[in-house]
Amino acid sequence: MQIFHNEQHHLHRGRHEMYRGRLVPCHEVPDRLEHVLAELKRRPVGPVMAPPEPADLDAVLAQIHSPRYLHFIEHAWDEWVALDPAHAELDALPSVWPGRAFRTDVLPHNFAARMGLFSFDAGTPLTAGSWPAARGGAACAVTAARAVAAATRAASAASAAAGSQPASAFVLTRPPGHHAGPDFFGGYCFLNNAALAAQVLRNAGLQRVAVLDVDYHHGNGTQSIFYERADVLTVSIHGDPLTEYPFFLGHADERGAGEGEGFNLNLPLPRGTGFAKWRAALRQGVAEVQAFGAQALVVALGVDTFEGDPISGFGLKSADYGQIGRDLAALGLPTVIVFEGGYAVAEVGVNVVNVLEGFSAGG
Ligand code: Q9C
Ligand code: ZN
Repeated sequence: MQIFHNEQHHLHRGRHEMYRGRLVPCHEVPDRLEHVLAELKRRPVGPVMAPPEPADLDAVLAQIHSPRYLHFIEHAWDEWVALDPAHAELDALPSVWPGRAFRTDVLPHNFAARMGLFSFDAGTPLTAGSWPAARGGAACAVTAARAVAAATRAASAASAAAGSQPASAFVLTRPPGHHAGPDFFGGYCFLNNAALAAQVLRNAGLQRVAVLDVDYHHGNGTQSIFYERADVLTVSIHGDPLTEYPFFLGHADERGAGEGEGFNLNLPLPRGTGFAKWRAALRQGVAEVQAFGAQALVVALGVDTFEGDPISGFGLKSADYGQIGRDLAALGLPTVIVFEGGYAVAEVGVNVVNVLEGFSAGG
């Protein structure tokens, strides 16, 4: 398995997120990724590479995100500091949003208004390095998907030696991506890396691509991006939105719309769910991917399902992650695994590498 490491990740370093009336230290910290890198040094599962940015990155970004959103995110930090030089020492957080019955078609001139227009929570600080870090991650996702597609083409041209494993790659990046939608950030996410990988696999000629999201939180951004498309199946296993973030999407009755009808599956589980019930949901998700006839798989890999996660509510143990890797490998598909959440910082590396090792051994 090739590993694509976003070396710009550390440029995104949020100070605070809004929580219960206070600004509290961010959970989504650079150390999360450093723990994965350190564990990959102890237990290498493949070469770690830091790819250059693809020349056509902007064109791929424009396939997933709207032009006015991309323009805003790229320039937001400079606008924020231009408002007041003192802002250079502060993160930008939204504080006003267009609720129901407000207009979203008119682009406000006011900066705070645009922060709200393009976001859905006050937990995702925009900092000096958010754009370069998110862009570096998108570059890794695009490059990883292209590497998997190229290796898949080469293998099918050579009519793949029996027993050889399908191509796979891991995108080691932060900030995460699965909450970012066509034109909004939130849930610590700015650019949807998993959606970009899926789109690149489609661009490379793989006809049906599945995104399987195993982060604790519903992958609302990915669902919204592909909700009306039949060529990308989205499946998410997550804490029931009745009680768990992001609250306003992720219910079982959301099955897609228009041409995408039947191509979204949500598997919400109650807070407190342990591995046996969680794995039963994974089996259901895997069966859906098989029934869809996926030619490639993108896994949105959050390890905030861990029992020790400070902001989540499932009970998975470190050893369970190896089994998840083996269950995913059993699909036998070309696969791009993308790093998402996981906030028990010291255990994130072990849990992620357990998945990658299980995946490499399984199948
Ligand atoms: N103070 C991902 O896992 N709010 N995002 C939690 C805790 C946001 C999680 C509140 C959670 C977002 C990628
Ligand atoms: Zn999460």
